[in-house]
Amino acid sequence: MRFQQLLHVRRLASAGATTLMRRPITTTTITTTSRTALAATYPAFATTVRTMAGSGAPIPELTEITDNVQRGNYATLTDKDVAHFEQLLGKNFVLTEDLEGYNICFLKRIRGNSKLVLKPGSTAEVAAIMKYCNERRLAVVPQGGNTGLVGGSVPICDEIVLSLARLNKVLSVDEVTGIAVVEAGCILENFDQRAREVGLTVPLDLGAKASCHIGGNVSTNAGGVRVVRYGNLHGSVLGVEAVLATGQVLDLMSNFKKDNTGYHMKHLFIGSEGTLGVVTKLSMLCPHSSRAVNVAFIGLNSFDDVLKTFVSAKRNLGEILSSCELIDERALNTALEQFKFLNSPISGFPFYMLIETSGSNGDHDEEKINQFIGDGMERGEIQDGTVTGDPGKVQEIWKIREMVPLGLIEKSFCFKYDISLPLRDFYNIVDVMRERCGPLATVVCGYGHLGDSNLHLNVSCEQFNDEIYKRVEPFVYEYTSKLKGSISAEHGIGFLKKDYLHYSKDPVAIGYMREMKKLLDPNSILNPYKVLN
Ligand code: FAD
Ligand code: 2HG
Ligand code: ZN
Repeated sequence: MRFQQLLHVRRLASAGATTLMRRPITTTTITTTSRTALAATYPAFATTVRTMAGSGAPIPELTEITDNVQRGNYATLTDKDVAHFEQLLGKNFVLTEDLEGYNICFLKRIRGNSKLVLKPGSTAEVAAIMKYCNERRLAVVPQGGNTGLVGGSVPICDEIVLSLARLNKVLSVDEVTGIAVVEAGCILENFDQRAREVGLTVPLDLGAKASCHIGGNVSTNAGGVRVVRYGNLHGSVLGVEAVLATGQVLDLMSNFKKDNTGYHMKHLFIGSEGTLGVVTKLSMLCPHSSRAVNVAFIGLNSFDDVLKTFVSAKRNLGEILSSCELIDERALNTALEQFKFLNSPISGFPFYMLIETSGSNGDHDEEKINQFIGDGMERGEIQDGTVTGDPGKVQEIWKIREMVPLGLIEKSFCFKYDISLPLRDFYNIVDVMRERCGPLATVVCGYGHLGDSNLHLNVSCEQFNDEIYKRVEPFVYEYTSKLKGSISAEHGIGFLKKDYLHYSKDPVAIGYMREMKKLLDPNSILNPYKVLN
């Protein structure tokens, strides 16, 4: 009897869904073609290819010149140094030619002039490199997948690039505890695939997953699209191994969730962007991968409706809510214009939300999400949309969201901001900025991780120019600061935001950050010109 009742409810919910979802996404998926197209057009999406051509912007001038950077008091690389490294690593892993891909940031905004890239294959080699560089006073920039968006991963002057790419092994994945141990240079997507082999998943997902390294993710405390469900990396990373500037290896590895043995120094390396140490290994708590994933892509008429829908998602989807993303119409339309292979199930709304649920019981989750959408439509908050649990279609919808940041740099220069703002004031800045920039900007749009109060404000223009730059900065930081937001929700400070850190950080805290830097890196050789000015 009870079972029958449940069945009845489920059928009703599904029936409701079919009538309410006016334009279900078609089954002809873009997946095969778009994957190939993406890999060809964007090396970032081909797992094995380096992420050079991120942006359609031209190769920039050297940052040392454009930004009038005063080179630090470091030694200059000699042939003797190169010979030393060749002896240490082997000639194949000491690169002195074709270094453009290591010198230019993903956005083609920052360009350094490094003459040397080192590719160590073990923690011991990283330690030996750092010890030598510290003694010689040679500056070093650690580099992961070079997908960072704040100019932190490339040299500013002639720092040596220390690529972690060869430290790419997943060392263990424990199905029972959910704890994985992985080397820093492992590509996020590869790590996730390995975790999935035993029914787990990496609690971090972002558009650059096919190129970014887990060590880069930890060093930036990357956010992404699952923070609303799993929290950030300060919670998921259980331990790290880091090589300090002096070459000392700091073993902070832990295989336990609970460990209250004094100061938790691992946190210093989560989000410190390579300025305090080189992360070589880490352990991470991986949740079980969900058996049922449903994605809704919905259109809304106002930001007020977006907020109401978010509250309803939290309230009614509760424990199965795994993503809550916002895309405004300009952001979506730019991606659709640039990438014809994208297939949006709906159009014509000022706002779109991508809401994902993940759980262990498909029927239960489907019923919940259908009910949530149906109720939202009845209240007039949700206008149209589609909901799907088909893995191919789920991917297709996610691809739309993942291509948004790339659409904005495909043929333009783009100022990118990732700010935390109170939800009530979340979107206003987009309209304010559009007004400020006027015709100087080609697109001013907002999208991002609504579920974490993290807005991506993007301002595209034909090419970088001072006039628009001055309209945008420091205004965006002043505005954020007035609302007590954060000038960097997830991308970090790097080179591009170091002069603005004070907008979000108390001066006393900045003072202690400087002290910590001096303590761990007395000669300031690790990632100079970044984070602290
Ligand atoms: P890199 O770019 O190589 O380096 C980033 C910083 O970390 C640098 O300061 C570098 O010196 C340091 N670093 C790298 N590896 C190490 C190491 N082993 N030890 C010490 N320091 C190290 N970011 C988000 O937070 N959320 C998103 O949703 C998101 N989406 C993105 C989508 C796209 C299409 C792109 C291009 C970028 C996106 N990013 C996002 C930004 C970027 O992918 C992340 O910051 C990512 O964590 C960087 O990883 P990486 O391996 O590429 O690091
Ligand atoms: C995202 O969420 C990334 O897509 C990139 O953090 C945001 O490019 C951006 O502004
Ligand atoms: Zn983001």
